[in-house]
Amino acid sequence: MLNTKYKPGVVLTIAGMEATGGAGATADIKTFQALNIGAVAAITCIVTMDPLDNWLHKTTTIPSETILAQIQSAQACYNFDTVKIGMLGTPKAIEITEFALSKQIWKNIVLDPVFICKGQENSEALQTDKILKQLLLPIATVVTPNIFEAEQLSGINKITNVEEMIEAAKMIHALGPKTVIVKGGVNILGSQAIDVVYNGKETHILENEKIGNKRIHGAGCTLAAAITAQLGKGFNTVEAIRTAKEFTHDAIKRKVTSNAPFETVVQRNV
Ligand code: PXL
Repeated sequence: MLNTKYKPGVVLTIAGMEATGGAGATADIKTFQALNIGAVAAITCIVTMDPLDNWLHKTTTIPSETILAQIQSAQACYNFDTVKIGMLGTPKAIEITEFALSKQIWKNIVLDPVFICKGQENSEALQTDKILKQLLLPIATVVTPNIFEAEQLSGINKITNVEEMIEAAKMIHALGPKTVIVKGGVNILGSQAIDVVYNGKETHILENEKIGNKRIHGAGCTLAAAITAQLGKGFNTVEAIRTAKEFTHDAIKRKVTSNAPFETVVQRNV
Protein backbone atom coordinates (compact mmCIF):
# COMPACT_ATOMS: atom_id res chain seq x y z
CA MET A 1 0.00 0.00 0.00
CA LEU A 2 1.17 3.53 -0.64
CA ASN A 3 2.46 5.33 2.42
CA THR A 4 0.55 8.59 2.50
CA LYS A 5 1.56 9.49 6.03
CA TYR A 6 4.31 11.88 5.04
CA LYS A 7 4.67 14.56 2.42
CA PRO A 8 6.58 13.11 -0.49
CA GLY A 9 10.10 14.40 -0.20
CA VAL A 10 13.48 14.01 -1.80
CA VAL A 11 16.78 14.34 -0.01
CA LEU A 12 20.30 14.64 -1.37
CA THR A 13 23.35 12.69 -0.27
CA ILE A 14 26.86 13.81 -1.17
CA ALA A 15 28.99 10.74 -0.47
CA GLY A 16 31.56 8.25 -1.64
CA MET A 17 30.70 5.09 -3.56
CA GLU A 18 32.00 2.07 -1.68
CA ALA A 19 32.53 -0.89 -3.96
CA THR A 20 31.28 -3.69 -1.69
CA GLY A 21 27.95 -1.87 -1.46
CA GLY A 22 27.70 -1.78 2.32
CA ALA A 23 28.71 1.78 3.17
CA GLY A 24 28.72 5.21 1.54
CA ALA A 25 26.14 6.34 -1.00
CA THR A 26 24.71 2.84 -1.46
CA ALA A 27 23.94 2.53 2.26
CA ASP A 28 22.39 6.01 2.15
CA ILE A 29 20.11 5.20 -0.78
CA LYS A 30 19.02 1.87 0.76
CA THR A 31 18.22 3.71 4.00
CA PHE A 32 16.25 6.47 2.28
CA GLN A 33 14.29 3.88 0.33
CA ALA A 34 13.61 1.84 3.46
CA LEU A 35 12.33 4.94 5.25
CA ASN A 36 10.11 6.01 2.36
CA ILE A 37 11.80 9.11 1.11
CA GLY A 38 13.14 9.89 -2.34
CA ALA A 39 16.85 10.37 -2.85
CA VAL A 40 19.59 11.52 -5.16
CA ALA A 41 23.30 10.79 -4.68
CA ALA A 42 26.22 12.95 -5.80
CA ILE A 43 29.37 10.81 -5.77
CA THR A 44 32.55 12.37 -4.38
CA CYS A 45 35.00 9.46 -4.65
CA ILE A 46 35.10 5.72 -5.22
CA VAL A 47 36.41 3.43 -2.46
CA THR A 48 37.59 0.00 -3.60
CA MET A 49 39.06 -2.80 -1.50
CA ASP A 50 41.82 -5.23 -2.42
CA PRO A 51 40.98 -8.80 -1.34
CA LEU A 52 44.56 -9.84 -2.20
CA ASP A 53 45.98 -7.22 0.16
CA ASN A 54 43.98 -7.65 3.37
CA TRP A 55 40.99 -5.78 1.92
CA LEU A 56 43.01 -2.56 1.94
CA HIS A 57 40.88 0.45 1.03
CA LYS A 58 41.84 2.56 -1.97
CA THR A 59 40.18 5.88 -2.71
CA THR A 60 39.86 7.17 -6.25
CA THR A 61 38.90 10.81 -6.34
CA ILE A 62 36.31 12.36 -8.64
CA PRO A 63 37.29 15.71 -10.22
CA SER A 64 35.77 18.55 -8.22
CA GLU A 65 34.04 19.99 -11.31
CA THR A 66 32.27 16.65 -11.74
CA ILE A 67 31.18 16.69 -8.08
CA LEU A 68 29.86 20.22 -8.56
CA ALA A 69 28.05 19.28 -11.77
CA GLN A 70 26.33 16.36 -10.00
CA ILE A 71 25.15 18.53 -7.12
CA GLN A 72 23.98 21.25 -9.51
CA SER A 73 22.11 18.70 -11.67
CA ALA A 74 20.32 17.40 -8.60
CA GLN A 75 19.56 20.92 -7.32
CA ALA A 76 18.18 21.95 -10.72
CA CYS A 77 15.91 18.91 -10.66
CA TYR A 78 14.52 19.10 -7.10
CA ASN A 79 13.86 21.79 -4.49
CA PHE A 80 15.83 20.16 -1.67
CA ASP A 81 15.79 21.36 1.90
CA THR A 82 17.68 18.42 3.40
CA VAL A 83 21.14 17.07 2.57
CA LYS A 84 23.48 14.49 4.02
CA ILE A 85 27.23 14.86 3.63
CA GLY A 86 29.31 11.70 3.91
CA MET A 87 32.84 10.93 2.76
CA LEU A 88 34.26 13.70 0.61
CA GLY A 89 37.81 12.38 0.33
CA THR A 90 39.84 15.52 -0.41
CA PRO A 91 40.07 19.17 0.64
CA LYS A 92 39.01 20.15 -2.90
CA ALA A 93 35.87 18.03 -2.65
CA ILE A 94 35.02 19.73 0.64
CA GLU A 95 35.52 23.19 -0.83
CA ILE A 96 33.36 22.49 -3.87
CA THR A 97 30.64 20.92 -1.69
CA GLU A 98 30.54 23.97 0.57
CA PHE A 99 30.38 26.20 -2.52
CA ALA A 100 27.48 24.23 -4.03
CA LEU A 101 25.56 24.14 -0.76
CA SER A 102 26.00 27.90 -0.25
CA LYS A 103 23.85 28.56 -3.35
CA GLN A 104 20.61 27.81 -1.53
CA ILE A 105 19.03 27.80 1.91
CA TRP A 106 18.92 24.45 3.74
CA LYS A 107 16.71 23.39 6.59
CA ASN A 108 18.78 20.32 7.43
CA ILE A 109 22.46 19.64 6.75
CA VAL A 110 23.50 16.31 8.28
CA LEU A 111 27.27 15.92 8.35
CA ASP A 112 28.84 12.50 8.89
CA PRO A 113 32.44 13.62 9.42
CA VAL A 114 34.17 10.78 7.60
CA PHE A 115 37.59 12.30 7.15
CA ILE A 116 39.82 9.33 7.42
CA CYS A 117 39.42 6.27 5.34
CA LYS A 118 41.96 3.48 5.59
CA GLY A 119 44.37 3.75 2.68
CA GLN A 120 44.39 7.54 2.60
CA GLU A 121 47.67 9.38 2.93
CA ASN A 122 48.14 10.72 6.45
CA SER A 123 49.04 14.28 5.49
CA GLU A 124 46.02 14.47 3.20
CA ALA A 125 43.78 13.10 5.95
CA LEU A 126 44.99 15.84 8.30
CA GLN A 127 44.32 18.54 5.75
CA THR A 128 40.87 17.05 5.04
CA ASP A 129 40.12 17.12 8.76
CA LYS A 130 41.15 20.77 9.01
CA ILE A 131 39.09 22.01 6.04
CA LEU A 132 36.06 19.98 7.06
CA LYS A 133 36.20 21.57 10.50
CA GLN A 134 36.57 25.01 8.94
CA LEU A 135 33.99 24.89 6.15
CA LEU A 136 31.36 22.27 6.92
CA LEU A 137 31.12 21.93 10.69
CA PRO A 138 29.83 25.51 11.14
CA ILE A 139 26.99 25.02 8.61
CA ALA A 140 25.90 21.56 9.81
CA THR A 141 22.58 21.27 11.61
CA VAL A 142 23.46 17.77 12.79
CA VAL A 143 26.94 16.23 13.00
CA THR A 144 27.44 12.53 13.81
CA PRO A 145 31.03 11.78 14.91
CA ASN A 146 32.06 8.37 16.22
CA ILE A 147 34.55 8.30 19.09
CA PHE A 148 37.60 8.63 16.86
CA GLU A 149 36.06 11.49 14.90
CA ALA A 150 34.91 13.17 18.13
CA GLU A 151 38.50 13.01 19.42
CA GLN A 152 39.74 14.64 16.20
CA LEU A 153 37.07 17.36 16.20
CA SER A 154 37.17 18.18 19.91
CA GLY A 155 40.91 17.78 20.43
CA ILE A 156 40.26 15.53 23.44
CA ASN A 157 43.03 12.97 23.44
CA LYS A 158 41.10 9.88 24.49
CA ILE A 159 37.34 9.56 25.00
CA THR A 160 36.57 6.52 27.15
CA ASN A 161 33.27 7.19 28.97
CA VAL A 162 29.96 9.06 28.81
CA GLU A 163 31.27 12.12 30.72
CA GLU A 164 34.03 12.55 28.15
CA MET A 165 31.53 12.02 25.32
CA ILE A 166 29.41 14.87 26.76
CA GLU A 167 32.47 17.10 27.07
CA ALA A 168 33.42 16.35 23.45
CA ALA A 169 29.86 17.01 22.25
CA LYS A 170 29.93 20.42 23.95
CA MET A 171 33.31 21.29 22.48
CA ILE A 172 32.22 20.27 18.98
CA HIS A 173 28.96 22.21 19.42
CA ALA A 174 31.02 25.32 20.14
CA LEU A 175 32.46 25.00 16.60
CA GLY A 176 29.05 25.76 15.07
CA PRO A 177 26.78 22.76 14.42
CA LYS A 178 23.29 23.00 15.94
CA THR A 179 23.16 19.41 17.21
CA VAL A 180 26.03 17.03 17.92
CA ILE A 181 25.60 13.30 18.33
CA VAL A 182 28.68 11.49 19.61
CA LYS A 183 28.35 7.76 18.91
CA GLY A 184 29.91 5.45 21.48
CA GLY A 185 29.28 2.24 19.57
CA VAL A 186 31.68 -0.59 20.40
CA ASN A 187 34.35 1.92 21.46
CA ILE A 188 32.91 2.54 24.91
CA LEU A 189 33.11 -0.40 27.34
CA GLY A 190 29.94 -1.98 28.68
CA SER A 191 26.85 -3.78 27.44
CA GLN A 192 25.16 -0.66 26.00
CA ALA A 193 25.70 1.21 22.73
CA ILE A 194 25.52 4.78 24.01
CA ASP A 195 25.03 7.97 22.03
CA VAL A 196 25.25 11.47 23.47
CA VAL A 197 23.14 14.19 21.84
CA TYR A 198 23.82 17.84 22.66
CA ASN A 199 22.06 20.85 21.10
CA GLY A 200 23.37 23.74 23.18
CA LYS A 201 20.54 23.45 25.71
CA GLU A 202 19.73 19.81 26.39
CA THR A 203 21.85 16.71 26.66
CA HIS A 204 20.19 13.40 25.79
CA ILE A 205 21.78 10.04 26.46
CA LEU A 206 20.45 7.32 24.15
CA GLU A 207 21.14 3.69 24.93
CA ASN A 208 20.53 0.39 23.26
CA GLU A 209 21.81 -3.12 23.89
CA LYS A 210 25.09 -3.70 22.01
CA ILE A 211 24.94 -6.38 19.33
CA GLY A 212 28.35 -8.01 19.55
CA ASN A 213 31.58 -6.13 19.97
CA LYS A 214 32.66 -5.63 16.40
CA ARG A 215 32.06 -2.64 14.16
CA ILE A 216 29.51 -3.43 11.49
CA HIS A 217 30.20 -2.04 8.04
CA GLY A 218 27.75 0.67 6.99
CA ALA A 219 26.31 1.36 10.44
CA GLY A 220 27.56 4.95 10.66
CA CYS A 221 26.32 5.81 7.16
CA THR A 222 22.96 4.19 7.92
CA LEU A 223 22.49 6.17 11.14
CA ALA A 224 23.26 9.52 9.51
CA ALA A 225 21.12 8.66 6.47
CA ALA A 226 18.21 7.63 8.69
CA ILE A 227 18.47 10.93 10.60
CA THR A 228 18.46 12.72 7.22
CA ALA A 229 15.40 10.78 6.04
CA GLN A 230 13.43 11.58 9.18
CA LEU A 231 14.39 15.26 9.10
CA GLY A 232 13.42 15.34 5.43
CA LYS A 233 10.00 14.01 6.42
CA GLY A 234 9.61 16.83 8.93
CA PHE A 235 10.37 15.20 12.28
CA ASN A 236 12.29 17.24 14.85
CA THR A 237 15.94 16.49 15.47
CA VAL A 238 15.66 14.47 18.69
CA GLU A 239 12.77 12.41 17.26
CA ALA A 240 14.75 11.85 14.06
CA ILE A 241 17.82 10.69 16.01
CA ARG A 242 15.78 8.31 18.20
CA THR A 243 14.11 6.70 15.18
CA ALA A 244 17.43 6.52 13.35
CA LYS A 245 19.07 4.75 16.30
CA GLU A 246 16.28 2.13 16.39
CA PHE A 247 16.47 1.71 12.61
CA THR A 248 20.25 1.25 12.72
CA HIS A 249 20.04 -1.12 15.70
CA ASP A 250 17.69 -3.27 13.63
CA ALA A 251 19.97 -3.05 10.55
CA ILE A 252 22.91 -4.20 12.70
CA LYS A 253 20.83 -7.07 14.10
CA ARG A 254 20.08 -8.21 10.56
CA LYS A 255 23.75 -8.00 9.49
CA VAL A 256 25.10 -10.31 6.80
CA THR A 257 28.44 -12.01 6.37
CA SER A 258 30.20 -12.24 3.01
CA ASN A 259 33.65 -13.19 1.73
CA ALA A 260 34.95 -9.95 3.22
CA PRO A 261 36.33 -9.99 6.79
CA PHE A 262 33.54 -7.76 8.09
CA GLU A 263 29.81 -7.97 8.48
CA THR A 264 27.48 -5.48 6.83
CA VAL A 265 24.21 -3.87 7.93
CA VAL A 266 20.93 -4.75 6.26
CA GLN A 267 18.29 -2.02 6.25
CA ARG A 268 14.71 -3.15 6.73
CA ASN A 269 11.81 -1.39 4.99
CA VAL A 270 9.52 0.28 7.48
O1 PXL B 1 31.80 3.94 6.92
C1 PXL B 1 32.49 5.04 6.49
C2 PXL B 1 32.53 5.14 5.01
C3 PXL B 1 31.82 6.15 4.40
N1 PXL B 1 31.82 6.34 3.07
C4 PXL B 1 32.52 5.52 2.27
C5 PXL B 1 33.27 4.46 2.81
C6 PXL B 1 33.27 4.26 4.21
C7 PXL B 1 34.00 3.14 4.77
O2 PXL B 1 34.49 2.27 4.12
O3 PXL B 1 33.95 3.66 2.00
C8 PXL B 1 32.50 5.77 0.80
